[in-house]
Amino acid sequence: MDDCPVTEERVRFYQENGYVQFKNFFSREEIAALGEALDQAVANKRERIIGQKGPVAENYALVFNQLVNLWTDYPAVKPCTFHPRLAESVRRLSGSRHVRLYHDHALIKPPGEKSRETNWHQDAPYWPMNPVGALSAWIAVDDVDLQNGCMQFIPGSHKYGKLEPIKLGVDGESVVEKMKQAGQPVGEPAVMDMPAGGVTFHHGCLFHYATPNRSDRPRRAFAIIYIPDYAVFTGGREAAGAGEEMEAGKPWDHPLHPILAGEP
Ligand SMILES: O=C(O)CCC(=O)C(=O)O
Repeated sequence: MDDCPVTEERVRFYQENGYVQFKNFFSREEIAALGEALDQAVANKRERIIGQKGPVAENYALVFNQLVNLWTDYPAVKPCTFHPRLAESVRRLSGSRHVRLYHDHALIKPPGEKSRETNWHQDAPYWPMNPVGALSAWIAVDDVDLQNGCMQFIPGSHKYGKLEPIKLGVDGESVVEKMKQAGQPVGEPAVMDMPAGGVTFHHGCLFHYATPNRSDRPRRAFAIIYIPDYAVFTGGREAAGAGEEMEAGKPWDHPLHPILAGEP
């Protein structure tokens, strides 16, 4: 694919740092269409927002409104979830023959005083797959900066591998603090501010974080998680909902997890 921005140099950067950023990936038109789709999805599908019940759940909803698997019943996001250039970028970064969709999700940080941080965490501990290597594309649907909760990454932290999960939405829970308390060195964060239409790709083991949305602007993001061909399903909870129909130890071969780039 000629227009894929992931060069060998970018792949080397990703391997070393666990992330890579493209400040201008999508056109204005593409991102405006995605923004409209997200607004409609949130308006129509409030009941599907994760974290609507219980005290911790309420806190979680203040971290962000999360809507998982939007593509399955909201076709307006499909051009983005199935975007060939995005999927090919991931395939190159993950060094994979092909990449499958794990799931997409809208991550909308509500503005205002009650907004909470996204705790420092890794993603891989929540994903039922092995070995590690899966990654996310995080798409800025609004301009994002430190005021409205852009992502922050600790470069190179993916090299720690998969650690214990931490509890999102719970004060003081932080993989960075845990590592520091264990005497492990943790570097300074890289701040991923970018205009709407920018994309970051981050490895499932990378330590990442976002401040609360302290602005009066929205912070709408759409993220897509991809599975490389070498990762098998390990059984148990499966956020996209196909777990019951798949076998532990086998590839993610299921219609909810289509191949988005590369050879079968
Ligand atoms: O959008 C956020 O604040 C966090 C997103 C995140 O943790 C992720 O995409 O892995």
